[in-house]
Amino acid sequence: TNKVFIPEVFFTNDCLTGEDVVKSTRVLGDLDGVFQDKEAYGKMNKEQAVYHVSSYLPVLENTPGGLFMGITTLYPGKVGQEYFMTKGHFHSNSDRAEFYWGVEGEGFLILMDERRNVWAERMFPGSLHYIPGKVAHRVANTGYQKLVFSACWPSDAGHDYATIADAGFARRLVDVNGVPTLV
Ligand code: M6P
Ligand code: ZN
Repeated sequence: TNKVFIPEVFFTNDCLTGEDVVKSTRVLGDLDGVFQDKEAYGKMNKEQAVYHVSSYLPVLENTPGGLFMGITTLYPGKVGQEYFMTKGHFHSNSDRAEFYWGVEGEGFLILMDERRNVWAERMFPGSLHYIPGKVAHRVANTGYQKLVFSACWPSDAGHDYATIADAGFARRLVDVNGVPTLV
């Protein structure tokens, strides 16, 4: 049996070989324009890793009916008062849904619908989050250790980063006197 180790998960099914695992890293320099405090961002080391994603892609991107799975490791940190977070995205096929679940560490899943209503769900080991279609999603690490979460999404969902790059999320998760607060 193949045993493939991608961060915290052992795949023991013969169908799951390591060849389909794609690993990527986002450093601070990849997140230009994402954080509010430009001055704080400007002073930070752009080579610093913010998160790693290991994606298991058993079928080709855009295949209808398949599923993808990913494990994201998001480091603790802040840019000014804003917590380290993922870029966040809508799906290109906008009605596609997704599951996120917490594996390690503490944080929040930040969600925004098409009317730009924003809300957040606390993430912790074992937390489960259903992200409906047409809802943008990003994760912030509010703790002092790494935050690890898994995701499962349809293979024809795709990533729409442009909408977030243009208009951002309507609210941000910041540290207000030590308390994570949506502002
Ligand atoms: C999860 C999934 C992936 C996504 C990753 C990082 O693992 O939703 O599809 O790529 O998080 O999030 P983002 O792409 O927004 O940086
Ligand atoms: Zn998604």
